[in-house]
Amino acid sequence: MTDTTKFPPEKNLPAGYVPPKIWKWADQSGGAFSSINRPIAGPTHDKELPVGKHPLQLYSLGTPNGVKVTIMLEELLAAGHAGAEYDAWLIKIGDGDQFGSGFVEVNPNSKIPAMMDHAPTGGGAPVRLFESGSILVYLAEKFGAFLPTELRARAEAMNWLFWQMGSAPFLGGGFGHFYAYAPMKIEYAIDRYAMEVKRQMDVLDRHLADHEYMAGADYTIADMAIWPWYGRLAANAAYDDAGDFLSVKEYENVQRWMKTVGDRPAVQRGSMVNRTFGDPAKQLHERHDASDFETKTQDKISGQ
Ligand SMILES: N[C@@H](CCC(=O)N[C@@H](CS)C(=O)NCC(=O)O)C(=O)O
Repeated sequence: MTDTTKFPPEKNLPAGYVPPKIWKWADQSGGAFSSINRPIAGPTHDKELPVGKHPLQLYSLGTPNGVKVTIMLEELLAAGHAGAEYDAWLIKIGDGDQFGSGFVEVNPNSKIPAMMDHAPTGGGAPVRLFESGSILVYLAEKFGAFLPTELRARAEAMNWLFWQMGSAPFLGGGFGHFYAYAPMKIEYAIDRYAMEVKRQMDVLDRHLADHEYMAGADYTIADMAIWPWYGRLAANAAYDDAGDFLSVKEYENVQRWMKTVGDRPAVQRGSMVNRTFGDPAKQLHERHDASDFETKTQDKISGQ
């Protein structure tokens, strides 16, 4: 029970609010994405997922978590791993596609990215994959790429991969939500998460001062996981002008790394897949073939 002496209701937001004894689901109102938020799991409707011609079937959207996987797939293809050819299907989370029965069978957590491997190593039944970090490790192990095998280097790549998985929710769900998406600006919440995100940027900056990439001399899945979140922020391409708000140019080593990784052709291609916002020439809603980058971007499709 809330101690109203310690927390006088008139100081709460909205003024007078006192948390009830038992929370109930009502219209929490407002904020971007409020219409898709629910306190329960499971499907809301029957819908099978499409399956294309390649062994790897990706069901995703071009958000930072989705882009981690499309960068990895494009990197694998660029490195000559032909078995990494994939179909990328669009899951429109704003329309609730993540609650379709087929999607929930692949990811019971109803979040993109999710993937099926129809040709797993050693054969047998298809393998379902969810959680972007798990997908990156699975692909790295399947193709023996972008994850060092030497004990110390591998441990370091895993350290930073898991650092990202644990830290980004403070950037997205915390800072991004309260800075850009919440229906009101709450100073306390913005200050709390701005502080944490700046601390995280400083963690990266200090590490990158004497490491070329996150796990050392080699570019790994740790970079692929961190770049779509912290690289975008460093480039002032996240949450409107959040980069300016957080003075991201101060983090010079992150700036250097952000540009090096961002210049990779596979990173540029991966960033286009399942992307539904921004420059139409950089949006490839679905990807089924390498040639789609030349012929099926939104500027070309809309012009047809
Ligand atoms: N930890 C998960 C997070 C995935 C996630 O939060 N996905 C968001 C988009 S970036 C989503 O699908 N949201 C839909 C929803 O919450 O209903 C991962 O890394 O895969």
